[in-house]
Amino acid sequence: MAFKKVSVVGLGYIGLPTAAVIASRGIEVIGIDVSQKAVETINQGKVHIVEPDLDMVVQAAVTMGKLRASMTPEPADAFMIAVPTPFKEGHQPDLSYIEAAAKAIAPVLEKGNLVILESTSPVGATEKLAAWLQEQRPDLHFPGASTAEPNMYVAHCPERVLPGRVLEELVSNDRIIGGMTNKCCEKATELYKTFVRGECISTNARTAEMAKLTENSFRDVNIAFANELSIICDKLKINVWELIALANRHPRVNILSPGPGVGGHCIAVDPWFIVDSAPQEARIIRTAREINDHKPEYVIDKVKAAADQFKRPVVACLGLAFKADIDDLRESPALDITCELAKANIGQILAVEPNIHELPAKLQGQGVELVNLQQALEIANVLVVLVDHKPFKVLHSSDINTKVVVDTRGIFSR
Ligand code: SAJ
Repeated sequence: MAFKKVSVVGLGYIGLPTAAVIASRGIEVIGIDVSQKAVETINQGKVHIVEPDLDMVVQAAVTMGKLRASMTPEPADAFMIAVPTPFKEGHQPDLSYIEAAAKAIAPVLEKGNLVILESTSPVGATEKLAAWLQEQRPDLHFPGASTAEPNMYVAHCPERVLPGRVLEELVSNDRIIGGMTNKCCEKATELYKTFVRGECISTNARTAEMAKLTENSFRDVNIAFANELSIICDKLKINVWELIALANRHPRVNILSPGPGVGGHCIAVDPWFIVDSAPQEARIIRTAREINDHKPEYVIDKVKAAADQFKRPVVACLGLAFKADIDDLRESPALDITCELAKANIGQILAVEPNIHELPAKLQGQGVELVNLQQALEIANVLVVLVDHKPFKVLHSSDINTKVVVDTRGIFSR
């Protein structure tokens, strides 16, 4: 089957680049989103998120007439669901966006369609998706959800792209194709082969779900190790950056970097899905989450101690995004730390974030001022490096030698 028309449901950080890349291969793509603003922006050939080169690819696809966005689903050969999967109270996965997407596309599904879940999901979510679709469309036969021979195809193909390198990784990364049946794997592989240069590796849906959660938990555990080391090193008066550089000279040691905590919508969230599925067994995974979640509190205490040295503390928080050189503030420890410092009334709080142009809602009404780096350097007596954005990494010691610096990213120690 050749895919003539593909529908991408959810036009966020994953869905929009995926839609644009598929469209750039000459396939007609219709993107579905619940946000009217996002739909209008995309239809003008513009983007509502910051990701290198995405604006160019979207503009080209829209101009060529291969990509358009809508709030209303319509028939297509394949549907790719890329909606958020946050967690609820008590770190339980919230599948309501997937359920809503299933209900939205169900009326337009036709026999032989392929439905792919790309959203990072707890084990069993793809089976649930098939069941929700079956409930809505008793006239069709979904794998695992109907006793009749399936005439629909369902697979979980988790996205694995790194924010900041999405367009490159979308094409070059290997893809895990978790089909509900072998036929589902074949169909999904056929679709991914239209734009993926990496290998497409088939497995079942449950293993694919767990593989994605495992990748992000592996990273979380390793960052927790680095964060724990940084706290131990403070206590023992050792420079953790020098220590890690030395230890990493060993051929089988590769320690990651400590930071102000772990942010983003993936690594700070996904390990909880494993903990929720196996609470007794997932001990290291849970502890890593707790260590990383505790790090912002530790940084706040350090900044308070630094501010205490001044009669009129002016604290400049360098960076609000969850990591370097992006504008994404989701689950950002830098944003949380800045917000808590403002609430703690320790002095004047300045925020420097070169990738955004207005103060985030969370900081509004807290007395925080968004300034540029130069202004911050002129008036702050405490500098808190929260994100290693490029403009911060080129600072010289002469820029900072009159200030007390809390450097959570080690930009002055490398
Ligand atoms: N961080 C550290 N120290 C490090 C590395 C990262 O503190 O040494 C922090 C970052 O500052 C950030 C957080 O961890 O706050 C996460 O950043 P990241 O660059 O490790 O990962 P994400 O969340 O941008 O993207 C991850 C990627 N997963 C893996 O590398 C295993 C990406 O491939 C996934 O597609 C993405 O999650 C996702 O969508 O799940």
